[in-house]
Amino acid sequence: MDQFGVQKESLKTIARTPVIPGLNANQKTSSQDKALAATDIVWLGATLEELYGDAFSAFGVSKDDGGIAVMKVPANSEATRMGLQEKDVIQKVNGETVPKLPAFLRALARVGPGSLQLKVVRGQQAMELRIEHHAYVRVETAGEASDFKQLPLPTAPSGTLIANTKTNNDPLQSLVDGKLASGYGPVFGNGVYHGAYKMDLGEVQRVKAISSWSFKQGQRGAQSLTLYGSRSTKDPGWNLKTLTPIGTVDTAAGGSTYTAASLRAATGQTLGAFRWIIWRVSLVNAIGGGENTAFQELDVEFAGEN
Ligand SMILES: [Ca+2]
Repeated sequence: MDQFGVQKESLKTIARTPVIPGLNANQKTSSQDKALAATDIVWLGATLEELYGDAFSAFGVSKDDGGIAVMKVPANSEATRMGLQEKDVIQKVNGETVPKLPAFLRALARVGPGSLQLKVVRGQQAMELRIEHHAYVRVETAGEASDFKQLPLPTAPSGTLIANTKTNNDPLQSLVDGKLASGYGPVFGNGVYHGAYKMDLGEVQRVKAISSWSFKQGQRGAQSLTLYGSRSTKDPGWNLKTLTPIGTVDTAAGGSTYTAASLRAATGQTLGAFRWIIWRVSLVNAIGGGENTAFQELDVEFAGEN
């Protein structure tokens, strides 16, 4: 299954994002493009961007080849440990060219937890970088909640939830009740492009995986979100610049009733140690001003947990 297969024209629009402010200053963008651009694309804790306009020559790559620029690489991130550096441009994943972010995310999805051989341009020089035992996204779909085999529902809540914006329909706590309903869930309104859920784990925990389940309510089954964490003893607020980027999850709706997506650390490793986990969600289509995902459940797995 091509989990990033984008069928609808409206979704293609979404798939072309993010539009990067600064790198494409000469390009006209719609308000929705700008809104979507506010969500960082994060891989192994590093923030990624597509190249536009003058950035190609600045990074030493041709416009035809394109590539994914690694823009922010926190010192304690998995990306740093794997040998990635700021201003690296990733051009190939296991021999496949990745001129744009959707192609890069699709290539990662195909490889899953397997080894990655990257072609990288660093300081205008091409080089190879091998990445093994890395965090990855697992996606599973099912017709019934009990059909999930790889990503079964949690049996107990990992923490308590709040949201940054009013949610509609179901109560927020239905996201931590271990059940999947056939409905909207605690959904952000149409056109709300900056919705975020935040879970307080109660104490700093070594996090092994972060998962979310959604229902295909109309076209609201797809998931597009970026995960952040914080070790703060107090609620860290909602300013993403003060939080630790963990990773981006992007699925397609597919034909199934339920979709589960999980960002998972490599065996024996963690995604980091956090008290707070933030799901910064993006619009998943352009219907009615842009619809948000019908999330049904959110979960964090801790190291040592079965
Ligand atoms: Ca639920």
